[in-house]
Amino acid sequence: MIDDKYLYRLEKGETFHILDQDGSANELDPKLPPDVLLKIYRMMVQARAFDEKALKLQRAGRMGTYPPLSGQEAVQIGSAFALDKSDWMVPSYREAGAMMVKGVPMKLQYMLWMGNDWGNRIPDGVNCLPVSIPVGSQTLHATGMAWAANVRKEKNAFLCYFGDGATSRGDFHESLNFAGVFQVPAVFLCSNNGFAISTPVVLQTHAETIAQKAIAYGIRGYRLDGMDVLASYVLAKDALDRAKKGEGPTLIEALCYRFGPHTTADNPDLYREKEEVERIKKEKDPIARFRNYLVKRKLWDDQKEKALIEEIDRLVDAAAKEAEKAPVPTFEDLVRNVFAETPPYLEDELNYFKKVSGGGKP
Ligand SMILES: Cc1ncc(C[n+]2csc(CCOP(=O)(O)OP(=O)(O)O)c2C)c(N)n1
Repeated sequence: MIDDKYLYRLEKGETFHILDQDGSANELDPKLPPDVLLKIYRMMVQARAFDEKALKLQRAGRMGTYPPLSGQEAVQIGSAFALDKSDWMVPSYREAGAMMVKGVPMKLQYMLWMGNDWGNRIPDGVNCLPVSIPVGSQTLHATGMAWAANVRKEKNAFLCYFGDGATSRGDFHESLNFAGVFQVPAVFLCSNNGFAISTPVVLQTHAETIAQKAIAYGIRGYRLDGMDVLASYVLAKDALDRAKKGEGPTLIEALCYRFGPHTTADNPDLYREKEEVERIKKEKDPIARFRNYLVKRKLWDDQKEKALIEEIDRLVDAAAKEAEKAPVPTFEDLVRNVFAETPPYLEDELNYFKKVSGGGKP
């Protein structure tokens, strides 16, 4: 467990951090074994390559609207590495990086954004909910599932991701309130990237921080440097461990920055300065920060970097090609995929559709 002296500093507006941009680590360095550190780095690089490829596919008309994650790799990958296999991930739509750590293949994630609903069918044994598009709705699912786990005396935790905009939704407040009341084993991780599409966070809340909202619900709340992968891992792990020990939920506000547009349908130049984006990319890139740490620890060099990028580019290209070739659901699949047992009214609608469409082809 992290000593409280490092955590209860909200009133000073401090953020929990471990790594500086030059790669030096403070006394909270978890000193993870080299193989784990290299896996974390690999997933950060893979998340960005996945993202860059998705943007190209969308611009080439081979993918629908896509929400890029570049800039948010540290908070996603660090926190996802803190989950045990039996823990659950409850993502928003921007968590492709976290989801690949949890075991959702890149091919499926590309399929989803290509409009193939089979992409949202999470493989058996991977404890991850499908992507949730209605902003903030997934916080309710996390509280409900975590409450159910308590009732069933299961010892797993739930990690729920959402953005700063989601904290303006009633869903968020209801979720946190009952998470507190029932002391459920959930961690609510707000990736505060400063904007909900074009709306800046100062128009979402008059509170100084999002983390302090935890106080109103009687739960722990921390601010995290979300550009720092080690801090993201350590803080998420601490919160998940406490959840599993029966110490209830935590709200984490991770300060981060998205380098790209909100989605491919957005033009961020209309609401933020290009110079700011370029400066933050240069000064705070989470991948460069972690690479500097690995280099300092003599675990990384240019040759390894080149080989990794080449390998990952191949994997990403293959995933995109496979996604394009993947079978798409029929109309009947879409209806049957909603409930474990299709209710009679949907059965009727399906039969009617088959009759008027001559066999059920969409
Ligand atoms: C209930 C609902 N309202 C509006 C939208 C349209 N919408 C999609 S993303 C978004 C902004 C969300 O911002 P934030 O929660 O900060 O997350 P971010 O996209 O920055 O990761 C909005 C308004 C939606 N998907 N769902």
